[in-house]
Amino acid sequence: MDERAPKKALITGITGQDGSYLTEFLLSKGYEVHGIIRRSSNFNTQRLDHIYIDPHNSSARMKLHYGDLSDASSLRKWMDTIRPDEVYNLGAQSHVGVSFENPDYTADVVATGALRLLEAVRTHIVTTGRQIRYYQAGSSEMYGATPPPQDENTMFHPRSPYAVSKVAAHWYTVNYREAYGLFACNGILFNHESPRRGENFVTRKITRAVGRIKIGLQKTLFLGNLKASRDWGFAGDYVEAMWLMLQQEKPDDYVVATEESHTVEEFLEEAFGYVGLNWKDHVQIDPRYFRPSEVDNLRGSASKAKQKLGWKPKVGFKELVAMMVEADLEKAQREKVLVEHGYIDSHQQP
Ligand code: NDP
Ligand code: GDR
Repeated sequence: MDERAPKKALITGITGQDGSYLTEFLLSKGYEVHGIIRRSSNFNTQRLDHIYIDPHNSSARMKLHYGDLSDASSLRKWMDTIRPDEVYNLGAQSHVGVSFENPDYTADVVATGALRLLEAVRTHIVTTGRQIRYYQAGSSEMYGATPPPQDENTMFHPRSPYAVSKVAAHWYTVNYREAYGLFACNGILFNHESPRRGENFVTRKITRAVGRIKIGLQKTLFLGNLKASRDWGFAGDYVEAMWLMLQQEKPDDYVVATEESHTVEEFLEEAFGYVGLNWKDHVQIDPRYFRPSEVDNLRGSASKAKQKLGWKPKVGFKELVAMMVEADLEKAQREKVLVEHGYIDSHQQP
């Protein structure tokens, strides 16, 4: 490789929450960033709009390509065309609840998709003699029913089709490392949130509702299990850990977590309290949101990442909730203008 040429990263899931933060992070490190996006009947690149530069402009360092984790030929083609130095596999049907509704699809994209991508990396290395480092987006959901604290040696006991698929992807990654000597790492990331979090994950669903209720666009928020406890961090902090894993001498697996856990109810308390509201006046339980098998309690132990990667979270629980509520209050204010002028319907609720 030309020493002066920028490093190239290939990201699946670039249009998602983590993909957008990772892209910003890698661009700030001087990388050229290539993202696989899937074809959709509507544009789905909103999280990247603020960093998008038309590719006809020679200063564009983020490039998007159509592909899909369910399409091995597209993965192999882009691997050979882009010739990346690092591959980050963030693409997934990432909603645990939805994975019970769409189990085959979830397995195809999350488990077999990771295998397809690893195979594209492996065959590219064999045919070109180049090196590629691979990151697999693993999840604390893999621990499922195993009680906290959870670290790299804790047994997996997945509780959803999503989590079972992530366990398969985890072991495919370990297997490619052991069988073919691939520089492949599993990041076992606990929940991480942000103002860019998808609106049907519980934290964002709550902060969206807080903004809308505060401003009079909504009265009620329907939720499922409020007793579940999660180790919630900030997505912007977590993408740095992904990159750090690929900069080490040897490939390995790491837990990334804040080491602090809160229930959904505590999140409600903090988010509604932040704007002077009582969540009990607005929340109703809808059994539709209960899962056939639930994960009760996740709290990670991130000592290995702290010691070996020198990583630690910068944003704590209260700051995270405040950041998300502030952003969603602003969004609700913009929404209100559109409602008042008849451009959108205020009854639509995420
Ligand atoms: P998001 O749901 O925000 O993003 C998922 C991304 O995957 C989107 O870009 C989506 O594209 C893409 N995608 C979906 N299906 C396919 C497919 N068939 N082929 C290619 N790409 C596809 O997830 P996050 O950013 O929150 O998470 C990133 C990764 O980390 C995921 O693998 C998730 O499972 C994992 N993870 C997330 C955690 C979290 O707390 N956020 C914790 C632990 C792991 P589109 O925009 O078109 O839908
Ligand atoms: P999770 O996140 O399943 O941990 O997966 P989610 O925010 O969906 O659920 C967290 C907890 O909240 C409970 N809950 C609800 N969840 C949703 N989505 N909607 C509700 O109305 C609701 N009411 C209560 C859930 O039952 C659960 O216990 C996330 C995803 O990002 C995964 O991709 C990732 O791997 C894990 O985090 C770590």
